[in-house]
Amino acid sequence: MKDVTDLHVEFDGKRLPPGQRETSRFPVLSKGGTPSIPNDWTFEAWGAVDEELSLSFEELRELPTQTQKQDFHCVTGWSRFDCGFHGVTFPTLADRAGVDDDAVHVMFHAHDGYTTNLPLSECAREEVMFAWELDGEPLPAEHGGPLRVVTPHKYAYKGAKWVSGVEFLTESERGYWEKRGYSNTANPWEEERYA
Ligand SMILES: Nc1nc2c(c(=O)[nH]1)N[C@H]1C(S)=C(S)[C@@H](COP(=O)(O)O)O[C@H]1N2
Ligand SMILES: [Mo]
Repeated sequence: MKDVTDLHVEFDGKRLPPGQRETSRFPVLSKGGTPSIPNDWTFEAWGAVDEELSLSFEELRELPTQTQKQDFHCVTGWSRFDCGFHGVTFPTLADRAGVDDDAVHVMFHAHDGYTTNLPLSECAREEVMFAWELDGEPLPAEHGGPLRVVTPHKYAYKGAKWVSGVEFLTESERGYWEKRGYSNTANPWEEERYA
């Protein structure tokens, strides 16, 4: 298991970001309910890529995987330390699709209609993962199972639960909460909560 709980050092911050409190629970935060996802769902990658991908869950799980110990910071003020996430890293997935030179931004799409965006440079890092296990168990549906994104360098709204695909963009666009007043940048160590 790769331990990336020292990520805060890169951001010149303490392990617990300012204004956060640690919880051992794992609260659930969703804009609506937990969506039901068809059994034959596929994960899609499209936009500014060489090869649009459409992968079954089985095919996705055949890509090289990683298990990481990560901290999780919710913009509403709680942090959960030492989450064990298992899945495919963003760079592995992006390599597989072959990202075009003019791609600069990414939009994650989810089965509940949720979207969230990040600059490509800020998701082209191993800590950004498409995860299907939490602490050795299948990711619970309310936490985004079967598949979610995790972004330990950002507040957790940058990590789409029930992720259905990733769109590579040649310009920046805003996702669901980013259009509704949450910070576009979402750095927990700078308390970039609301815009
Ligand atoms: N698809 C989807 N992903 C989502 C959300 C959502 O409503 N839908 N909520 C976001 C928010 S605001 C947070 S804080 C985290 C919460 O993750 P958790 O419910 O596993 O704690 O998921 C993020 N990802
Ligand atoms: Mo959130």
